Amino acid sequence: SLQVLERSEHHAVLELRTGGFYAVRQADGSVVLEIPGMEEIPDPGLPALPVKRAFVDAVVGRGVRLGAVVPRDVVSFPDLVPALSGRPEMVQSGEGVVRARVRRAGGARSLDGGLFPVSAARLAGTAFQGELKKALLELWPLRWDSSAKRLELARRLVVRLEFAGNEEGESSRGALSRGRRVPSRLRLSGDRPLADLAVEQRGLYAVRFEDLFGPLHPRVSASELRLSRQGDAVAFHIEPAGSSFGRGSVLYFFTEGAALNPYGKEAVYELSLSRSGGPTMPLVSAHPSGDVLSSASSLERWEENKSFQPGLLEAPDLWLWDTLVAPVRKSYHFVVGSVGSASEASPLTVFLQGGSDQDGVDDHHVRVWVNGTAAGDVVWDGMTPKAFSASLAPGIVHEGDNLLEVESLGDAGATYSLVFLDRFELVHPRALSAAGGVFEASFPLSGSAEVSGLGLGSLLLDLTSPNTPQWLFGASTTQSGLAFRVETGRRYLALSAQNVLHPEVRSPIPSALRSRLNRAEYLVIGPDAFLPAAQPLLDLREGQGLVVKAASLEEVYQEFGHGEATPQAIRDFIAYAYHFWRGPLLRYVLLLGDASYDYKDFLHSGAPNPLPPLLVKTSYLWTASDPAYAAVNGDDLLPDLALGRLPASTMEEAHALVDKVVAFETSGLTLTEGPAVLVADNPDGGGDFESSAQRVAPLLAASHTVETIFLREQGSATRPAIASALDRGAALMSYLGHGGIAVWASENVFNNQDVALLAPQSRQPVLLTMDCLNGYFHFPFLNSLAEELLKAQGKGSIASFAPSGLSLHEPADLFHQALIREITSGAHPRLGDAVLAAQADFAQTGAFPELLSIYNLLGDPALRIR
Ligand SMILES: [Ca+2]
Ligand SMILES: [Ca+2]
Ligand SMILES: [Ca+2]
Ligand SMILES: [Ca+2]
Repeated sequence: SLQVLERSEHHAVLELRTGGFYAVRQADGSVVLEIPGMEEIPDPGLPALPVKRAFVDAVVGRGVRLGAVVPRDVVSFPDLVPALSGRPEMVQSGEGVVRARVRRAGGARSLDGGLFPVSAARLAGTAFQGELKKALLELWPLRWDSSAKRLELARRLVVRLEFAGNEEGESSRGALSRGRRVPSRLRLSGDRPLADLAVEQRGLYAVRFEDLFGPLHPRVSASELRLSRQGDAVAFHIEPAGSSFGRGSVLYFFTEGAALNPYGKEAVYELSLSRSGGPTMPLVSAHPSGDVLSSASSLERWEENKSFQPGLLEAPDLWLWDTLVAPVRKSYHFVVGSVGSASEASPLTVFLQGGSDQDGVDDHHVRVWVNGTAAGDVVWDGMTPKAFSASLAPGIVHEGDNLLEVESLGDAGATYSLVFLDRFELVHPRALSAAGGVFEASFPLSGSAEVSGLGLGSLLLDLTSPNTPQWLFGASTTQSGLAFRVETGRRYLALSAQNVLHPEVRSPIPSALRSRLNRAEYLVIGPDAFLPAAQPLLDLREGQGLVVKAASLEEVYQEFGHGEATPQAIRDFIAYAYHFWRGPLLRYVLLLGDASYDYKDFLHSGAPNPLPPLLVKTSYLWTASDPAYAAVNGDDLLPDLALGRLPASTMEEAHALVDKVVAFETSGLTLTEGPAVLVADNPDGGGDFESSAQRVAPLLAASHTVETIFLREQGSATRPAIASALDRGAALMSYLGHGGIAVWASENVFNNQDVALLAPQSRQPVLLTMDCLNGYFHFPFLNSLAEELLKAQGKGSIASFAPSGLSLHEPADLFHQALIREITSGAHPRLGDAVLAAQADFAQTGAFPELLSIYNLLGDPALRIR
């Protein structure tokens, strides 16, 4: 047990007492060590030792430092060698159910000698939860002495924390540990926006003065203009006079296009009036001189994004082109134009990604072919990215259609190899002619380039530095095109005037979202089109005495997303309202809109993404985290306000979801009456779900009749028993067990197709699903089970609390107990208050904090529960 022995504004002394531990011997003689209430932090190849995590109240405005760490009453165990730690892994079992496990590593990493870890305590950082500042401490009562080959247990571990030094950016609120920290990402700009310039294609863009201003608008000095994307300055150039922008002027900028934006099909540039101004393109002379060059080369890229692989934690891109299960050979056609003749080789790079890993062996062996000629081989290990590079001999790549083949041989050592193709790129010799009016190339030598196919008024840029292109002048017009000076290794873009692109010019909509005179305790955020559907709910909440406000996402994106529809904009807006709006404090945030991980609609699924997900990296996969939207105080992931989502994918769904909540409350329903139903999967290595259900039953029994539905007892009667419990109308329902996106238990005892068959209910319960993935609400192909129950009209659930990621039973059990305790305590009038309190209670247990990020409230956080 962990106790605070001493505490002042300058320090705290804590003591962890550990009576003993469990050691389970493995086949290789090592032991897996377990201490109740402690967890392993996976780190493959290092000794696996239980860790006690603790959130300790810290002091606002002061730094936190770890002082003395003193192990006492130390006992040695010479014959126990700890098993090696491994990697968290997601395993798919039947019916789409996933399970979490740690796969033990085969090979040990070398240790320095002496005790591991060197210090029995570590300070893992500080965080705000609500307005409480906390330090996260990790304590190792058991350590491994690799020199003496023995395990040491400190029965008492005494740790001192010092609160000293100034911590910038934190402001105190009354008590030592209470305060605020504005997230560092909330930068404010004093620039005055003139226009948003939206682009899709890669290329050189032009905006005329007349596109932005009326005929009477005075000239603007170039030194007052700033062009930026997502807040970062982008160099521009004005013609004909570089220094001022007036009637007849054109402003040019270069962009990689929508590829820059992972969240949408366009990139948006902001042009603003700024006192400090922004960078302009350097002007460089390209007057032709030197030997006339005959060869050039072009870089071309091919990429298709056909499958989303959120489980690839080390992948630079989760969107991949193709899947190769060895042995297999697959082909990809690609077209190359304007191929020149040259004696140089063509560098080819194929970006691959490992998707499987077997221990102790290399997993992947891939051979690449171009037009039937082998380009080479690559062997690598594990679920890591690999760039295969080769030089193709002259003549292999030709004008027109070419063929890339990727062969995964499956002979690297692993019995199973899964490889993904991400993309490939090729540098090929390029003829000095502008096909279709555009020429982009670099040159093996410096000298004079004469490029044909470029008309009068053609433009020339040096793109070597992507954020600051150079504007080249002094090129001379030849009979067939343009002649200009080039330097070896630099990249040039020459294009005819008619190939210059034009952005969509948008005037900023007037917005008051940044006004500090705004107030809201209850804030609804959704697409403009959905907000009218929220009105009955806003009226209801206002009638209950809350200060309410609705904000449209379109406005949020403009004010906080630099014009782009990014999840970060939504998070920043909520943080801004929390920190800077006038009181009372923002407490409840309702997101109105469903989500999809397919932000750019790569899959053409037709699934809308009205309120995009904020993806976080967990131990097992990248997944949506609504609590991350609520993490507004501090630079941490701990949620600070009560946030929920009504995942409407259409207007009809928005109305139905809102009406369900309004109907529930206006008919006087709360959670104080009606039975509580506990559904448990059969006990297995994943957890003893029945015992967990039995542990919370007494908490519920004071206020509810408690019904249990155990799969082990009911077998095939489980499904009708669940349906009947819902049909009869429950106040609370929990499911404890294994799960998938749309299903409970590998035996499939309930799934989202069962929802339609439910009878209309007199009341709908709050549903707690303590399993895996039931709240994977950003899946574009179907509703997760928690959503399906919430979306059902007149039945299902009134709110669902469910994970979008992988849950582990022991910490989930603690979270569940905290939720039941807080919901039934009578202390919280609204569901979100109970969830916030349960999140704080759960954090205090020190168990797997990741669960705070993945358990999402699908429902109105201001739902009256008593
Ligand atoms: Ca990709
Ligand atoms: Ca391997
Ligand atoms: Ca926080
Ligand atoms: Ca959904």
